[in-house]
Amino acid sequence: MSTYKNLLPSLPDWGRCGVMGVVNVTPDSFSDGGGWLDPGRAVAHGLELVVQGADIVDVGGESTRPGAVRITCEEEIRRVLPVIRGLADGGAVVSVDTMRAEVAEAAVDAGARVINDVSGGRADPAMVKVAARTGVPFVVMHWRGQSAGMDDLATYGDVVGEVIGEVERQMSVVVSGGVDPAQVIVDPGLGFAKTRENDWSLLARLEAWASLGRPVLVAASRKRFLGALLAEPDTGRPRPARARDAATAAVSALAAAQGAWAVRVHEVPATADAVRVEAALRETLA
Ligand code: PMM
Repeated sequence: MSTYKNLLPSLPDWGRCGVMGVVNVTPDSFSDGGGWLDPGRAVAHGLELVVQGADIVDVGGESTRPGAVRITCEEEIRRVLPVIRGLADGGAVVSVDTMRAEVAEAAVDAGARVINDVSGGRADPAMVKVAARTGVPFVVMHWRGQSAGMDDLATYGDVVGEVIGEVERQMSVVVSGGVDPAQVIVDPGLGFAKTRENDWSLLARLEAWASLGRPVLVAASRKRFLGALLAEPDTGRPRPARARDAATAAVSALAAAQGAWAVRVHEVPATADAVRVEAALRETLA
């Protein structure tokens, strides 16, 4: 996985690890919730992320934070569609972060060019058909169940082998449902049914994902394992989410060095620099 190769011809070839900037149009995401519920502000923020160096802007309307309760489909569509339309009209490459087929289909109609389904097609039985019909790149993330109960599902023997194996099986499911294997992006799903030790093990062995032969998306940004790493020494209190961006950028460089196709982050400038540092080193060695 250490040689960069563009495997998704419908997207621009960045020639390095890409940067996916996040716009959560939610009141309650743990990392940036509440800031971008107004569509105008959300579009302006997404376009600012592009100026800062985001190659893709990922728009989500439903929080997947641990314990999150689901919203209705109508509410999700109401939140994300105007933002996706505004960003696509503004020239951004947009992905939609959704587990619902209806939202994904409407989003692609509105200009989204990637479907980022954290359940990899498992939460909504109609999703695979939408991914197949639209033909856009489709993220198959490792997922064991909805956020409300996912922490109880973090039981593994060999976490790296099991997570890759489960994603490989889900890839077969989506391909049997009509998705072209060339559409698939894989993702270890850091923090989803994972302990912090699981997250570190997965990050340490990203190169093992080369066996799947598909681009790997890594989303470590502001997650709990970074909060725990940077906890206050005296109290053990986790570092607040918005103070985890320097650590996130460090992870971005290390993921890029292991061949990640893209990293998904809330704060773009530091990661945009980090992936360029990694690319310069890679080119120097080539
Ligand atoms: N994590 C979150 C949301 N969307 N998408 C992908 N592909 N991979 C992830 O790990 C992922 C995701 C949760 O983080 P957020 O609520 O801070 O955006």
